[in-house]
Amino acid sequence: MAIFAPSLMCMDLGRMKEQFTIMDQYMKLYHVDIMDGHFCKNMALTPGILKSFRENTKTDMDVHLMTTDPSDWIEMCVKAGATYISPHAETINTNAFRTMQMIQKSGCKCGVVLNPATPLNYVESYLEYIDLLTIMTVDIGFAGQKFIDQMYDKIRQARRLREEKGYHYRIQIDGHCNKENYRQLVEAGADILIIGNAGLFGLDQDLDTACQKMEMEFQQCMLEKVG
Ligand code: S6P
Ligand code: MG
Repeated sequence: MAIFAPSLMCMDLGRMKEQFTIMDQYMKLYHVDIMDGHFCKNMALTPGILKSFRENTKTDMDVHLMTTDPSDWIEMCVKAGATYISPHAETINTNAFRTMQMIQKSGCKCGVVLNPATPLNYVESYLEYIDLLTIMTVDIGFAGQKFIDQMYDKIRQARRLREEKGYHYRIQIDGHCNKENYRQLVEAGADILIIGNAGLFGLDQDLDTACQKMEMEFQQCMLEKVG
């Protein structure tokens, strides 16, 4: 069964403690967007904010590193309490194996993220080391963007390759996941759905109500008859 990971750049940081108390009842993983304003033309969360998250929750956290040189950030994120470190393939392919070793040695799990324009075969040579493969379904930088339909093929391909080669990575989807696409994403092979404004925080001003709505919407989508 697919699980959800709220994108914490969409949460209300001013009510962090209260929001984690609510979300911890529903969620098994959080998604933390770290941007450097260079690789990615925006800024979001930081290792310092990640540390504050960790002081408020014991739930696993995946750090999505949208930074030009991930090796500058890995140690800080490990110390701040990351569970998974997920750099972009486009930023590590000159030293991908060294980066994976660095993450493994730190005790964290290895992730890698593909931009919509980057094909799956770009990371094929090191997929056996990957615990979490994130497929972007919007261009990086902003919440609230339109889902890119061509990405379904990449998700299917990632599932097929995992079966063929016996890899162990989980397939995570980042970008405009909501009731419009839950069913198709899960059927294509998604294991984890990142939910931001479209799937969670925009559903209701009250976060507990929003979490309940999100679960209900997902169940409805999975039960609906197709055709
Ligand atoms: C984008 C970032 C994503 C967004 C998430 C927001 O650079 O990596 O994790 O925060 O996609 O969700 P939504 O529903 O607003 O697209
Ligand atoms: Mg992200």
